[in-house]
Amino acid sequence: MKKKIDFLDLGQQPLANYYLRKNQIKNKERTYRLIICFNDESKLVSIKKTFSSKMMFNNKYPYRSSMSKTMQKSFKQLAEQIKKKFHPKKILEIGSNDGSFLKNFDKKITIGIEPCSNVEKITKKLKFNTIPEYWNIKQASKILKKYNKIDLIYSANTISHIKNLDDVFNSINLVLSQNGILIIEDPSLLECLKRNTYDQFYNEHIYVFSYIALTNILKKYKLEIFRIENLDIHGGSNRYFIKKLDSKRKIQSSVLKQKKKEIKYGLNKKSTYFSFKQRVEKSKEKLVSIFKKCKIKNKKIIGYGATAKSTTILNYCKINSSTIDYFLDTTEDKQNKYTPGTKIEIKKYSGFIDNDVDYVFLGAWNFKKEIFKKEKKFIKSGGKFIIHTPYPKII
Ligand code: JHZ
Repeated sequence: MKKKIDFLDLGQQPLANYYLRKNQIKNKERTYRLIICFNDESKLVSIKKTFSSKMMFNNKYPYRSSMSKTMQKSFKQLAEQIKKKFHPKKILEIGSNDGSFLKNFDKKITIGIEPCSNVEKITKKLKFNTIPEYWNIKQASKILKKYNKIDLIYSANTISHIKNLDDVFNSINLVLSQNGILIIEDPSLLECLKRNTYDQFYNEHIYVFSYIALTNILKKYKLEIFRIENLDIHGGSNRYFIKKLDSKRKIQSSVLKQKKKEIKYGLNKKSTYFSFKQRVEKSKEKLVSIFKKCKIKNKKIIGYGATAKSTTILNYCKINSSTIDYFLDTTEDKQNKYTPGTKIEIKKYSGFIDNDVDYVFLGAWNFKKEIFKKEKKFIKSGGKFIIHTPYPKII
């Protein structure tokens, strides 16, 4: 019997974070077929076609985790928890991006590793110790030699981006001390299915983990989850606290709770994924019809937050610059560029939404609360948002 089952086809897609310069928009873009599969044995959900890390994470990477207050607050809160509960002597962050997590700690106890050197430089400028490299066994050996064992390793939205999980966890095992803690944070498969956020799938998200699948993977490396926190971050993420199998930490009740929730929802059964596929197809139909209705009425639509996620939505639903006039984004590296595949201009956000805008498609829907707070004036003057989760609607 076939172990890996394709269950969702999101069509031809470009690389999600590959924003185009004006002189590139006429060129043919590299695209791939975004197909999502379920492994009936390990229960792992992954994308079928993958790209090398070098192609995706290099010195032109545009994403900055510091661009949202929500993320900064979440990192700060976790840092407080770590200081209070675990008192680590050394912290290693895998995928430290622009330092938004590390900057909550004393520089003397932190090490960051980040392959996107343009982003890594930002952390280095803050005088934090960072290594502009990919996480692998070679780097882990170097770190071990230089710093000895590490008692706390953290990684947010990175492990799900690395194809070779063998290398990831063997490298972690090499440097993690006997009683050390590994904390990883990634989008939750359960929330993705519940909220119909099919845009969690794109080339960088090689895996969207469930507790069930992650537990199956970790067994091989003699690692186990002892605590889980459900976060609202990025549309529903899980923060897994992981220990070595023979360390004495107790398994907390949140672990069994998560397992029960996932089994109840059917994350271990392939039929669940085929129902999701049907909901995704309906979601596309509905979103396209909302846009059509607005356009028939001659309304002006713009996008807010040119996210990697929105690359999937726009290309899957074939929404381009004939529907969305432009996107606003606070990230300098995305401004004055064009969205991958759909070639919609990205403009600098200068503090407000223009008066002539009727509808705003929320690409950064995961920061809805933060954005609605910021855009009170637009909302008060009758401006509306278009959002695709859990069902496409105008709010
Ligand atoms: P945001 C990236 O995904 C890529 P994206 C990556 N693969 C991943 O896993 C997640 O991050 C963690 C802008 N914005 O965080 C900033 C505003 O303009 O949802 C960003 O460009 N105004 C590593 O790209 C984008 O929206 C605002 O007020 O899907 C948000 O991107 C806010 C709050 C954001 O991640």
